[in-house]
Amino acid sequence: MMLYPQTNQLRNEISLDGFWKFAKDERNEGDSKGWQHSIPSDREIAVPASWNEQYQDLVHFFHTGWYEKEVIIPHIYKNHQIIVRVGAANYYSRVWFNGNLVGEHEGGHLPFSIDITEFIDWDGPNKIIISVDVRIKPDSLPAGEVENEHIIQKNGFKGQFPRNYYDFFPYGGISRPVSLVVLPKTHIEDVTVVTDIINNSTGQVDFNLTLNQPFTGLVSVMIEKEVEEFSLSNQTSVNGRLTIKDAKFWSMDHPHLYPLTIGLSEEGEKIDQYVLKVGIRTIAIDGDQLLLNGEPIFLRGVGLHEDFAVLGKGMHPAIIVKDMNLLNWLGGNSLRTSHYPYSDEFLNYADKNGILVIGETPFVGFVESHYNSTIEEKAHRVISEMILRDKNHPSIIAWSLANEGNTFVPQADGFYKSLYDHAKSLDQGRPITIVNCLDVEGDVALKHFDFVCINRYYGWYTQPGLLDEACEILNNQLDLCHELFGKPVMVTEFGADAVAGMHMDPPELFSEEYQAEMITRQYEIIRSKAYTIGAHIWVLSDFKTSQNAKRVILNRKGLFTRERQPKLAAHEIKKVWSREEK
Ligand code: GCB
Repeated sequence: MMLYPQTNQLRNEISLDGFWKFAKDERNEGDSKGWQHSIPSDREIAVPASWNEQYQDLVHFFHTGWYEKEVIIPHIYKNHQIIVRVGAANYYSRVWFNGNLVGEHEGGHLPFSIDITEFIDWDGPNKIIISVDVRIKPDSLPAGEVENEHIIQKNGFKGQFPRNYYDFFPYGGISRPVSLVVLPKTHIEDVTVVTDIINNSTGQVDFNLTLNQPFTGLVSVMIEKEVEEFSLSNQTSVNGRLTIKDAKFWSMDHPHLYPLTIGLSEEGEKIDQYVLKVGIRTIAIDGDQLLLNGEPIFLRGVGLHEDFAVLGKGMHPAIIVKDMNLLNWLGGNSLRTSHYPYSDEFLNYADKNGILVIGETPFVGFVESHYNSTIEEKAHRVISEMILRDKNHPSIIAWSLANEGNTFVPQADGFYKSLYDHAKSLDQGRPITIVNCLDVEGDVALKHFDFVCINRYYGWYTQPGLLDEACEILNNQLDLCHELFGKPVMVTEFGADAVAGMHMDPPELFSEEYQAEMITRQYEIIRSKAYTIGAHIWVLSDFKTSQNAKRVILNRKGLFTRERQPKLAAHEIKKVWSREEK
């Protein structure tokens, strides 16, 4: 996984965002018709953004979309390595550069990068073509079934269109930025930092650097006045430690980021530089508590989605700012990237603004048929991609490896243990969880994880309209969780749909009053337990789902509408949260 691109004296990033030519390939005949050289297109589409809401005929287009753009690369980069980087494209992508198939990637929510240096035509425009296939299948992560009706009847959300196994719209296309990354021929390929707090005023940063090829020369690593230098002879990696006196630790109130500056020089000449923003903090589970920098914290916040009208799942900085601003306005301190890894830009913003994030894989709705070695291997690959991309974000304080899989069949035991072990082998510094639904009795997977997360809809899908009963069941379920596992418990989802503008007294389902009452009452119950470490409301804003008799176009469990305007519940929970410390 390459480092997040940056521009400095020795590196550059050329954005390819904007308008691309676009063609629909409904019968998957693009390859045989030579579209890898030139796509037949008379229209343009915006990148980054899902394709679905840009043209009416694309709303329910779930096949392959082809993108094309021409790019001229300045001669000054002739001595460099040039990489095409796609922030994310849903779901399976292939990339051609001047007619050559240069790479492919499966998975809709993580970046991929492809070296195209040897295919560049320095004298002419170069053609980059990307095909993105969004035919979701039972072995896609997350899974669906667009072609085989009976499978969805057995496993998925019954009777929903499109037929995915989860509750958000399977938007297609290039949803995050695309760029050409210009790197020195020898460059810093990866950096891993692990931070620690030695005492009240001393922080420690352990680092590991890897270079793209054997290097002979000087590597310097610096934070403020602390510098370490290494003289390398034909080597590709370096480990070291910096100790920072009078350190400012990263926290919710003071999310201090230190620039860790890494330089490579050869015979006195600087050949590469990368600056990684590092937050010095610790995160740990201790008994029934979650400790940030040694202090107990309670995760108060929301689940959400990358979702907005017209953009679909397209990354737009304004939506990131707005969503984080709303979380802050509510008095929340944390969120979960439900139900897939979010954009790099989102996490960079969280780092800078002291927001605590549970980073989630795209494994939502695993069913029994997923528990086999092929999916396990694929899931390991995705976990590796996610952790390698996100390992250095101080905002990420835990990993969630799955949401609401079927954890009640014997095969789930070994399957989830193997996911846990794999993630732990890549990151020993963060607690790891999965999210249970329905019940904890009979769950065979949760026991492998560091803390227990549950999604509960008492008072909505069960006990509808019966809030007293729902609250009692929630109360008992929480105690049961703790009794069964002896680990800290978090409620990662609870909530109710409310159609903005619907009012009922006394409160009834779908009214703003019912949602507000349910959320505030259930929050107080969760908060009252000594062993709970968090409560996340489902969900920050209304979002688009598949068509389903239970959904009024959108999932309406938002505290805010899809336009990000508050419902009654937002005002009520803000009052509750404002009484708590950050
Ligand atoms: C859940 C899922 C979430 C759904 C939510 C709902 O448990 O994790 O993806 O959107 O319930 O509203 O039903």
